[in-house]
Amino acid sequence: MIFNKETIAKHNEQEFSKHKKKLDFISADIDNVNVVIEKLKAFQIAIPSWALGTGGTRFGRFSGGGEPRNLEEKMEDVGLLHQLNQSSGAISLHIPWDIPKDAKATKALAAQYGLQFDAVNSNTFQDQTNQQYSYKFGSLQHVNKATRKQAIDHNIEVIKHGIELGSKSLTVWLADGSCFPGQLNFRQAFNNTLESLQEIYAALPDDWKVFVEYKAYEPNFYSTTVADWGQSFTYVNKLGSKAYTLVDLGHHLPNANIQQIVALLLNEGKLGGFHFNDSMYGDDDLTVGSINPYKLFLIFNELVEGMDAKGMNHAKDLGWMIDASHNVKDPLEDLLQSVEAIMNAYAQALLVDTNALKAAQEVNDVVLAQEIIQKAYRTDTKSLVAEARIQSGGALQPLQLFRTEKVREQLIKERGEKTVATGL
Ligand code: PSV
Ligand code: MN
Repeated sequence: MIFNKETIAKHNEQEFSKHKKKLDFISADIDNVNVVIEKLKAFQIAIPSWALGTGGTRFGRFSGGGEPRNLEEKMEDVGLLHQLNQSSGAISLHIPWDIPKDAKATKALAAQYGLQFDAVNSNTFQDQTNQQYSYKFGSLQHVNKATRKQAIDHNIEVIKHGIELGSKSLTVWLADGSCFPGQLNFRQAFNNTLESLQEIYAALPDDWKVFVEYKAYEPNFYSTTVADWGQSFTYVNKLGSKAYTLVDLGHHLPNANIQQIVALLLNEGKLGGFHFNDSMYGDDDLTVGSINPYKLFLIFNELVEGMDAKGMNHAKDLGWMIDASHNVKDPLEDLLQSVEAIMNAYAQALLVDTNALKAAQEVNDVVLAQEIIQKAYRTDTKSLVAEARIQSGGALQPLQLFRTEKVREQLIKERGEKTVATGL
């Protein structure tokens, strides 16, 4: 389902004067409001192809109606999100959950929705039917060379799919690790993984990047072979200049200072990409900003400061993606909320008075530093984000329009009540 432009325009007209009042109010306080709005317009967050259906846990999955039944319908859903918010102009595919049957046609359809292909993701954490060797005891780390080769070949296959679609990066997340003490020789697992990653790296086109994502635990509960940023950093340093660390917000031990991790990775030129979500306990994969929006802002503050220090382009030089799971919410509504939370955290970070903050830091004025940071965080940036959306052709209030136009009901009519999207 796609909105016609008039529907969006009519919706925007309805509350435009209210919006304008709020925008004028906040703009009066910002020196370079148009620069901020332009940055917001440029910022795009990729939607993963596996997040368009209802997620589940090992205890069950309660599918909603009208879920996309194939890649084409997933792209249609992302296209719809992008039409509403103008900030979701990319889709990230997980292979083999979503293998394009006809790459040319898939690319053409994406162009129709204004979508780019973000990073492609390999999957060596599940066994596929007809697969010769099992990944029960790992993939790139496996003690058996033939199993490692199978996993390497899969990654190279994923790169080939990505090339056909115009992707420019591969994300490797490994479930590899061990569940019990003594199960694994840590050094051997590390060296096998490094060697396997080196073979994958050798197959990367020159203008590609590989992102090595880390995760503290799950599905392995004693050790994970790429468990934290230090381990990922060691791999990517040894791999070379096209290899970067990917930070997934849910993949840390409790209370980890992710903002500091981000700052250091940027400093070392090794931060490549981001998976956004939120969590209360661990890798809960909740809606971005639903639990700890202040932390999200602090992370963005480091991202903006660190990228500016390196002369990086906020929109283009890192891979931005949502990696969440929607167990109880409508996936599309959830994704709209996540994108909105990201855009607001980014907008707030753009409002930090960097020079004043630097000056406060130089004289160890801790109180003033906090005042400066929190002044930006406590600014209601919603009208700035909405203005960027409207200027790009999106909706003033995407979630509200999604509901008043009864999008889910229409999708159920088109696709049926009992459809299950591939993914986790
Ligand atoms: C693993 O938990 C992860 O964060 C990786 O990015 C996977 O690709 C994704 O979730 C889906 O399983
Ligand atoms: Mn992830």
